[in-house]
Amino acid sequence: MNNKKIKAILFDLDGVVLSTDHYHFLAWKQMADELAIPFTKTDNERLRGVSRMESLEIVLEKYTGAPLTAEEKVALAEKKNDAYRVYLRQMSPSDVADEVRDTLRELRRRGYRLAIGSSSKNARFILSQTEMTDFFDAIADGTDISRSKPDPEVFVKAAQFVNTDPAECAVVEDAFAGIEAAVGGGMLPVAIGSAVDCPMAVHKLTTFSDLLKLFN
Ligand code: B16
Ligand code: MG
Repeated sequence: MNNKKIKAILFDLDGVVLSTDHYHFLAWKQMADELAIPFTKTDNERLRGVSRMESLEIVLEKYTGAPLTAEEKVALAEKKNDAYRVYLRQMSPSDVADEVRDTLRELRRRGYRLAIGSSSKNARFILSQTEMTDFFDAIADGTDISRSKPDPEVFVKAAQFVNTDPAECAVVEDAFAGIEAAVGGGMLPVAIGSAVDCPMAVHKLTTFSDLLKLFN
């Protein structure tokens, strides 16, 4: 796929524009400790880009207590989310690197439409806390979709929101599931962070501002 035909760039939020990994870890750890489930930072890595309920199932893989009902699982996910949101309230513009802001400004100046495609139902809250909402023309998030990554739904929605054909969109992702979603949606997959090891990635960024070399 040719970079020249790209008109819109769709960004995953967590792990790409900013990182809330540590807050996810602390909140899941709190829940895991209460249920005597071993949970490490390595386990947390497996939750990257995965939806909340799917993440819960992964955390519960090492659960050895009495069987949990569907209602109990929903309550656990809500409790984890409440703890996570307490951490998110501490976020501020300083949680986003200047390199990210400068790169987004320059891409926009070059005429690219910019959108968020995040699995998170907290995406709008995180963008508001960090004062990043206005950097994007559209936001597609966990509240807009019924199927999470690797299904392409969130990126297909983001492409629609910026009125751009998927074939004219690039996706910037830090998760294998997100790269797979981009490929499934017929978009150009660009990897950063852990996703650079994904064989489906077409371009690999060492640092966020490398985007300016890809899209000029
Ligand atoms: P929430 P992204 C994802 O965000 C996170 O990477 C993943 O760890 C999290 O489980 C998922 O959002 C759902 O988040 O519980 O806030 O709805 O990388 O797609 O921006
Ligand atoms: Mg991510």
